Amino acid sequence: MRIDIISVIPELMQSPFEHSILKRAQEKKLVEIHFHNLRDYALNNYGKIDDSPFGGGAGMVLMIEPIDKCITKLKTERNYDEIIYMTPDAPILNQQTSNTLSLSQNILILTGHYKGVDQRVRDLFITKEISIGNYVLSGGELAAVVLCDAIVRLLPGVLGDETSALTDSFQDNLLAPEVYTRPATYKNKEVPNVLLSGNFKKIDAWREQNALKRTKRIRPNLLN
Ligand code: 6GU
Repeated sequence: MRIDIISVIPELMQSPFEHSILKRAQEKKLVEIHFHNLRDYALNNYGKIDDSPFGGGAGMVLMIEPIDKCITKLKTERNYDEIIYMTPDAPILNQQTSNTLSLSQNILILTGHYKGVDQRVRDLFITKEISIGNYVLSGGELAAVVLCDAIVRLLPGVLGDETSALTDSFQDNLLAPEVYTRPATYKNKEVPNVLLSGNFKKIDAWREQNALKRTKRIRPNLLN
């Protein structure tokens, strides 16, 4: 898989890709991440990429020309399965969307900043819009990192233990069960006995029950 990310501040996204699972996925050549600075496609030498909104109002709007130049160039180089715009006014990311996107060859992600992008960018180039939740971030960059992490960890070979992504929370619309490790007793707090029993049938049954109980308590809407 190849992921291209267009941003005004690509620096905001670098470090998460330089550690742990996202780093290992790139080293194993399972994913390539390419950042593109929108300012490199600016209209003039001052690097102009935004302007005030027609009709007035606060904030700046990302202009269509630099974004057009950047997206058009990238589209001549390869076909994209999706061209995604990260924005709070969009459907919210879930595991199902991540699963589907993880089957892509090439994904292009545009991250907004300031008051967003000229609507015509969304009308002309964007094939999918994604929010990561009902709150507002300063820009789409952190949301893009969240999306990439959610997708890349699903690529075959990225996680050491192949079953590990399958037992994540949400893969079966349930939260994951509680987990414990040594010591078995800590300041009078005991690990559930069944987990120490060595009876894997019982352990599986307990985990299923525990997942269901936690989902009912914490996220009952997942059960509908
Ligand atoms: Cl994708 N962008 C911004 N700026 N804020 C958000 C978001 C995205 N998702 C939730 N809040």
